Parts: sequence; structure tokens; C-alpha cells
Amino acid sequence: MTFVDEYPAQARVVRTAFWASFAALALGALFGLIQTLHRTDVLRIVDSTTYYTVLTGHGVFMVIAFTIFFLVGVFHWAVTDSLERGPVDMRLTWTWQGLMTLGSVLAGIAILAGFTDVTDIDADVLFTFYAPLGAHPLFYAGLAIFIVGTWLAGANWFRTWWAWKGDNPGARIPLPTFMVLTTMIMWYISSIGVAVSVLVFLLPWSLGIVDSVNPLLTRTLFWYFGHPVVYFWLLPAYLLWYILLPKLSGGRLFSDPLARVVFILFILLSTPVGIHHQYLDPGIAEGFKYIVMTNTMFLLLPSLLTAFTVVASMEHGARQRGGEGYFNWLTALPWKDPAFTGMALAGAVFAFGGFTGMINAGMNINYLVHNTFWVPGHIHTQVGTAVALTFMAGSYWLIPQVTGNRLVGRGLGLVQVVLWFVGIVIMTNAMYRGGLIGIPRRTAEPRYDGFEYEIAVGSVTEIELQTALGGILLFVSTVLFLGIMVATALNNDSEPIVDAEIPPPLSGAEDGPAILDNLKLWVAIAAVLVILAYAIPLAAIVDGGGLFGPGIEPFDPLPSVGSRIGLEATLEFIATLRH
Ligand code: HAS
Ligand code: CU
Repeated sequence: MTFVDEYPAQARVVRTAFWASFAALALGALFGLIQTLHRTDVLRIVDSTTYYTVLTGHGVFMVIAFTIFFLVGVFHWAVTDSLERGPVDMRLTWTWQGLMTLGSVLAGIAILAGFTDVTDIDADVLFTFYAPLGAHPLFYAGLAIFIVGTWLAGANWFRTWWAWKGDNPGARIPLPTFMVLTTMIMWYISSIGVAVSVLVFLLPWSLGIVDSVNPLLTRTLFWYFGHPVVYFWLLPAYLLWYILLPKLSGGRLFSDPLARVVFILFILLSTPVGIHHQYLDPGIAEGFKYIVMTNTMFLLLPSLLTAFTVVASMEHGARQRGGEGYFNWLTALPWKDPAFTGMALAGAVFAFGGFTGMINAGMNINYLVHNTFWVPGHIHTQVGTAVALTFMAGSYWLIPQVTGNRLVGRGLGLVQVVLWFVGIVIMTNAMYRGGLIGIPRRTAEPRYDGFEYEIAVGSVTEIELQTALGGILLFVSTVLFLGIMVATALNNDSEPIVDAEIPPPLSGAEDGPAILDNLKLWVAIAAVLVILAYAIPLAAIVDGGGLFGPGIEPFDPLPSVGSRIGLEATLEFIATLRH
């Protein structure tokens, strides 16, 4: 039985989310090609001011719309399939789907309006949209509506689990649902930061309700959210690596309890480290930055555990297929299957991108790479491959499940994932090397007239040609992927498709302590860690630059509240800490 046979209404919800995701991928990839050819001086389709509209579009459509629409599709599939039931309330389901679509359309209009000068609607604020860059209110309103949509999606899945729990008292949470709920807990905790930044500061500022904002405060609230959001993108990829990859390998998941530990570690470790994006920001004490750097190093752990579990599961599968030897078993894996090979290549690139993340996290070496072309190198190995390539590879198994159609172009799918891998290796290699010689990121004109970079290996021209070549290969790969998706959606031959059965893990939930499922405990610990990490830096930032910007007393609007709860005394104490 396929998923669409068992849950036709839920398959429709998943398909709707996936097609929204693929539409965003198509737009984002087109913008990616335009900007790559522009900044390498290979081909100029837009002028250098419009470049920033293109760059904003590429970022928002790729890392917000493409990833998060795909995420809600995967999560809806995972909860329905593992709890063997649809949501309690389908109206809530279509409400969150509608809000996410409305929000992305509004933000998209604000961005695309930047191509015309017939309106004053503009949003060239890049995907991080932090002040002092300011966008049209439509952009912020769209983002806010989109995030509310994701919050309701999470509520939908919690309600489904709650109803299932009532019918299965004392049962452990099925692993796919556990992964969805823990990821949503991390999302609720972290998205508070961006919700406050947008709703309390940036949207009122863009509407003229407040005259100014404190850029360091809105930036810090953004990065409070900005590091965990990378795991919001990564964890659906992890879910596919843990749930699908063992099955595709012909084996079973090595350890369910270890997978639960990994997702709990992301709840606890991901939010308290956002200041590692702000090592060069003034106004945050070095001591805090040093603490954040140390905390960031702990983030290696969940990824290393994942590498161990996932590769062990692959080895188990290979040996069931007759694989032998220390490494020879690798040849027994299903390398002709685009779903398997795409995810394995994505995992390999993730390892490399993860280590560049550790380099980013080193406070002193970060001074060398921050705001250089190195960072987009890291971005494209991580979101651009670990996540994006896993999503595309996972689609080769999921789309037949939610359409009931056999995959069209399986061989072409294999070409597509390998082409993506080759393109990303070429492009990011150039980005990383370019960053190390100081080529800046986020600029339409990265070369300083007449100033040739002296570099040990190759030349700027060679780096720029590599970047352009990699970008072109990625664009071709995207077109291939979207073509296969459309052909499969339209395919109505009656050929049988892969079965939906996910085999049970080798070591099940019962082998791990029940406390792992105590979600309230993990929320409480995470809240304490967040308060420890952010209370004093945020208080110091407000003390130094006010809630709404310098020159405006921190709590002008709240003098009576401040004195009553001793806020002034606390701030005086913090001020002594800073000197
Ligand atoms: Fe990052 C900047 C640090 C992971 C995305 N990161 C970014 C930006 C983005 C991003 C979008 O400390 C740019 C934001 C902007 O525009 O300014 N990042 C880290 C660290 C990790 C990390 C420590 N990043 C990610 C992931 C992302 C992502 C995942 C997206 C999905 N990142 C930073 C820092 C900056 C930064 C600074 C700021 C730079 C600056 O100055 O602006 C860690 O999570 C990495 C942990 C992982 C490893 C690898 C060890 C794991 C191994 C095995 C893994 C293999 C597996 C696969 C699991 C250390 C060896 C096996 C399975 C198979 C299928 C085979
Ligand atoms: Cu980060």
C-alpha cells in the first residue's frame, strides 16, 4: 500500500506543500544563476543595484520558502504515517497551509516589486533582513504571517499526537513523530526571537509607528533565531537520513534511542549559540562571545552521533545485500537509486560543511572569514547540499508515495544528484578559497578596480570562472529535477511503485529510557539555557542603545514599570559588569 492509498486527504496536504516548495526552488535557482553570472562578470542580465533584489529573492525563496514548505510536507507525511492517522482538525491543516502560502506571496511581492520602479514597494534587505536595512511593511507582514502558519502546523501535529496518546496510553512516541515534535519545540523556542524583532520593532518601524530601532538589538534577536533556523532546515533532512536511508540501503536503523538523544541535543544546544554570528558586532562583551564559542563546539556532538548511527545503518543494509569486508560493503549499496545516492552524497558534503562551521565558530579565525565569500561557501555546502540535495533525493521516493505515480526518469534522477554534487563541489571550493583571500560576500562588484588579488593558487579570474561554472551546473541540475517531478506528477501508467513500509529499528525505543520522551523536561532545560545565554547580553544591549535606538532612554515608554520592578538597579549593576 502506498501513502496516497492509505491517506488520500493527507497526501493532498503533502503534495500542496511540496509543489509550493518546488515553485520557490525554481524561482530561487533562477535568481541564483543570474547573481552568479553577474558577480563573476560572465554575464550581466540586471544592473548592479537590481542585483540586491535578486540576492534577496535567492535567499528568501531558497532558505525560507523552498526549505520550510518542504519541511512541513515531510513532517505531515511522517506524523500521519507513524501515528497511522490524519490530523484531528482538517480546517487547522488547510489554515496553516494557507497562511504559509499567503505570507510567502506577500513577501515575494515585496521582493519582486524591487524589479520595477513603478511602486515604492521594496525589500532589498537580503534573507537576513536585519536593520538598519529597511523593507516595505508588506515584506515584514508576509514573514510574520508565514511564521504564524508554521506555528499552527506544529500545533496540528501536537494535537494529532495528543489524540493518538489518548488511544495508546503509556506507549513510546513513534520515532518519526518524536523527531517532528522535538524539531517543532526547537522552532517555537527560537522563532520567538524573530517574531519579537519583526512584530515589536521592524514592522512598526516600517509603518512609521516608531521612529527608529536599535540595530544591534534586532540583529541579536535575529541571530537568537538565526542559528537554530539552520537546524530547522537540517532536521527534516536528518529525519530522511534516519528513516528512509536505512530502508533504501536494505537494512534497518541501528539505534532508535540514539536518534532521540540527537534531537534532544538540538533542542538544548541550538538556541544559546546565535551570538557566534556576531563575533564582530560591537556592544556585546567579549566574555559572552567566548562563552558562545565554547557552547558552539558542543554542536559537533549530535552530528557526529548522526554520522555514526546513519552509516552503521547503511552498513547493516549493505551486509544484508551480501556486502563484506571493512569497506567493501560500500559497493553493495544501491548506488543506482537516485534517492539513496543523493542522500549519501548530501551527507558526505554535510561533513565537510560541518567542519567549516567549526572554523566559522572559532572566534579568532572567524575574523578572517566573516562577511567574505567563505560564508556563502559554508551556506551552500550546508543548506545548499546537506538540506537541498537530501530534499531532492528524498522526493524521488516521497513523490511516488504521495501521488501514486511511478517515478519517471529514474536514471536521469541519478544524473541530477551527481550533477548537483559536482556543481556544489566546484562552486563552493571557489567560494571558500575566494573568501580566504578576502573576496567579499553580498556584493555585486566584488573586485576593487585595478587591484588584482595576489593569491598562492590560481587567480581571481580562475576563482570567478569556477564559481560561474558551478552555478551553471547547479541550475541545470535544478531544471532536471523539476522536469522529473512534473513528469512523475503527470505520469499515469499503472506500473507498481515502491512499498511504503518502514522497517523497525535494530534497537527500538524500548531499549532507551522513557525519560527521553519527557518533552516537558527538555523544554524546561532549554528555557534555562536560553535565559543564561541571552538575559544579560540583551539587557546590556538595551541599556547601551535603548529599545528603539540610541538617544532614546531604554525604557522611556515604561518609566513607572521600570522603577517598580527595580529595572534601573539591575541595569546599573550590568553597566558595572561591562566596564
Ligand atoms: Fe553554519 C553561518 C557555524 C552548521 C547554515 N551557517 C551560516 C550561515 C548559514 C549557515 C545559512 O560559528 C550564514 C548566515 C549568514 O548569511 O550570515 N554552522 C556552524 C556550526 C555548525 C553549522 C558550528 N550552518 C550549519 C548547518 C546549516 C548552516 C547545518 C544549514 C543547514 N555557521 C556557523 C557560524 C556562522 C555560520 C559561526 C557565522 C559565519 C559568519 O561569520 O558570518 C555545526 O552544526 C556543524 C556540526 C557538524 C560538523 C561535522 C561533523 C560531522 C561529521 C559527520 C556528519 C555526517 C553526517 C552524514 C551526519 C562539525 C564528520 C552521514 C549520513 C550520510 C547520509 C552519509
Ligand atoms: Cu550559526
